[in-house]
Amino acid sequence: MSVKKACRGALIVLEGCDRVGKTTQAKLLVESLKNNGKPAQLMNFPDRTTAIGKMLDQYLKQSQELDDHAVHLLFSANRWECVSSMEKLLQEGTTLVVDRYSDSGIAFSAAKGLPVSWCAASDSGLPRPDLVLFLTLGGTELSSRGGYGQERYEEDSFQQRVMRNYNELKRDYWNVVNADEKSVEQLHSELLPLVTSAVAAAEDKPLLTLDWPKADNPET
Ligand code: FDM
Ligand code: MG
Repeated sequence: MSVKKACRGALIVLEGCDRVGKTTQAKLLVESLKNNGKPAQLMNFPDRTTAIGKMLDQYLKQSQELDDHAVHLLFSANRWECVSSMEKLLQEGTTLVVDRYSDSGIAFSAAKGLPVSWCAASDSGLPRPDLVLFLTLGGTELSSRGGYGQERYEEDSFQQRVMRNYNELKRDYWNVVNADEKSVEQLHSELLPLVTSAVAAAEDKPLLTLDWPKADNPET
């Protein structure tokens, strides 16, 4: 008698600028997956609970200054320190819905002037997302969505550079979803089918790793 191998979970990532609604949507997706009988867990980066995450938290709250390269490597290390637990959960069949991941790392650090290839190198070999949901908003809507907090990077011209960088990072496993003028429920009902099919497709596919720099990059 053959025993069916447990299916792995999918690695789903939400990306986009601040205030686009990633955190809300990530929570709703986890709830819906669970309600549909699919084990799912929410994660977010930076994970501010670890020792590295506490340094990042102080940096983001502007109570500590750090060199841009050093901070980039801390954000990357904050992902690497979670890899073994992520892989374990995925192999056990739990889908991970992750609020920001490697593309945030690259898009934000590159917006400070660091070369994309340098930024990408430290994330090479991390588990590769099965699906990146890239949420976008028109410029006018972004600036009308409530005031920014006091955190570093929460400033319009910086966010516009981040957006331009994200656009350079798009891969075939990305899905760009326009969040303009959509209610939380409308956006959720658009994202859920994308996630459900990514979860089904991942079941019998191996987990891949991020292959930065891109294979089609002429510099490689
Ligand atoms: N951020 C996030 C980075 O600059 N690099 C990274 O690798 C990650 C994961 O941290 F401004 C930035 C993006 C954002 C800030 O994120 C905190 P949240 O999602 O607002 O907590
Ligand atoms: Mg934020």
